[in-house]
Amino acid sequence: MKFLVFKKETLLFFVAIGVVLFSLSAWFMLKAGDITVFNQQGSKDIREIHMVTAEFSTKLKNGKEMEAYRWDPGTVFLEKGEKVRLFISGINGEEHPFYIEGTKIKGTVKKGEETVVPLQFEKEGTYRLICEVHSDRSHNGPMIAYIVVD
Ligand SMILES: [Cu+2]
Repeated sequence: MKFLVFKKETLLFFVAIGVVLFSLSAWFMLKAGDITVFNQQGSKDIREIHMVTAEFSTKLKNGKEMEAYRWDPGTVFLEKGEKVRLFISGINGEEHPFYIEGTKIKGTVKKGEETVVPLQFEKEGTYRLICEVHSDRSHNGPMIAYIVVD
């Protein structure tokens, strides 16, 4: 009789351990699932790159003024297929209408405003982000940024 009671208690003990282990593993699995979902929905998948429009200007001894507009940074690096949001803030210069060579992407960066350009390149290469009004030295440029994809 005493032996049977002991056996019952032992059984209950193992059942209790089992319940605790099951609960713990279920909790860990649910928690892991939550983290995965969070990563997929978060902004982690789309990298942000921030750029500004900048201006160099100087006054020569003869009183002549010179200036040059730039995208800053002038070179950005992307992985092939990577999703990126390019934020361009208009700091110097009233307006910079631009296009990205070899793509249909175009837009305008205005002073005091932020232009968001979604980027994703399936082909490796160097793509030039060109300002149409400051495209070369004779137009106060070259205002060209290089998007390097590999
Ligand atoms: Cu420009």
